[in-house]
Amino acid sequence: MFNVDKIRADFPILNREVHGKKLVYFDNGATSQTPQVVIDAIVDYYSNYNANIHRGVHTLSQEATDKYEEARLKIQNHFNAKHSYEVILTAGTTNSINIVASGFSSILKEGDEIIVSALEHHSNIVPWQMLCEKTGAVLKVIPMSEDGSLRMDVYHELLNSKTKLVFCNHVSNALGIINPIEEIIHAAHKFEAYVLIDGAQAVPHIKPDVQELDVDFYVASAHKMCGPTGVGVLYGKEELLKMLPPYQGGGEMIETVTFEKTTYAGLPHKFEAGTPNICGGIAFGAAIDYMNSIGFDAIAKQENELLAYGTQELEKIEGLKIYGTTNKASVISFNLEEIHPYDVGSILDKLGVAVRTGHHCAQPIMNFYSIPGTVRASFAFYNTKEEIDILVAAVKKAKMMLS
Ligand code: 7TS
Repeated sequence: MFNVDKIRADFPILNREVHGKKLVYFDNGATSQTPQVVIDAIVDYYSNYNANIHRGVHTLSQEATDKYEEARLKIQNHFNAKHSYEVILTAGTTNSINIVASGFSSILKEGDEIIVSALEHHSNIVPWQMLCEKTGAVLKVIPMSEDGSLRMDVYHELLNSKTKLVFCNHVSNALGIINPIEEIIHAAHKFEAYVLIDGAQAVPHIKPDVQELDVDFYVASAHKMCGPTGVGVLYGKEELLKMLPPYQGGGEMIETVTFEKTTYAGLPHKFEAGTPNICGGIAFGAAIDYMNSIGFDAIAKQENELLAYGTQELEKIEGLKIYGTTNKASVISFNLEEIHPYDVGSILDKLGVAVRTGHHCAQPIMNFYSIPGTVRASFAFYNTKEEIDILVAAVKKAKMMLS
């Protein structure tokens, strides 16, 4: 049985106050909060078996290696990857995308085409632009509609034999739209193009099955799903990870080194040069266990209720406009008529409500709507309807003060 009070007790930070008010944390899209079990995993690592991995014969190093590789298996199971070596532990979504983009710089040729969606976070735009500059490939964009959905009719027209790569987020961070990634992947494969799905905003809400999706690359960050910052995942199909060159050279990613020639280690080590975020990886595993102990059906149910209630209550405020109005995860991006989102966010903060304001690293979306940014309230399973009431009252107060 889902018991939100019991779940909230798992998160020490939810007890704190901000400006003398009880914290209402609605900035989960930026980063989620951390349950005690994940904090404990971090403390346990540094208190009991802090050591470098894959290299020591001593007990601590062996224990740390075992726990780190155990975490990789948890991630493999969670995403249903076929092999554990298809799971590359990275510094996060941005790092994962750059590993793939950099790898394709020696593969793409002038005139090849890359398709991205209009709903991307800058981290799923800029690396591909850099790739185009290096290779002479051409970037095409799937446009968006007023309701925030992608123009799939245009996507199908953009695909052709020159298309080599397609990039799209699973859930848009700025609007919360859930994109039709099954259709995107299936259509791209008909043209033998590879697809990378940015799952940064999907993983707190959805358990993706990479084999069922038949996706070529799937990337995400631990900190969006109750894990720590600075660690994430790059899932790639075995043959593609084998095809891509390493991203960084260094220790751990080699098989043999001489001054004449170096041979690279096999997967996943080829992409994991240097000492990784050992503690972060282990805590990522703990976060996955925690999310699964609650269950993604229960998470979706709670978040959908919050989304429906929040939308209904915010829409009652005259002059409030919501951006992104179809097929959404629990994100409400909005503006009050004529009022800058930053001003609304600052007043909400004074009232204890944490939201993100601005362009959310998705400037093309803001340009589409001709706005400087939005106020974004992003809900997690540990949020409540009572907190939404506090948000709504705070928005009304901000409107009164700023109009
Ligand atoms: N892709 C999407 C869809 C994101 O939402 C983010 C972070 C990233 C990539 C980058 O993830 P990172 O862990 O490498 O930084 N999004 C946000 C956000 O919406 N507010 O703050 C960070």
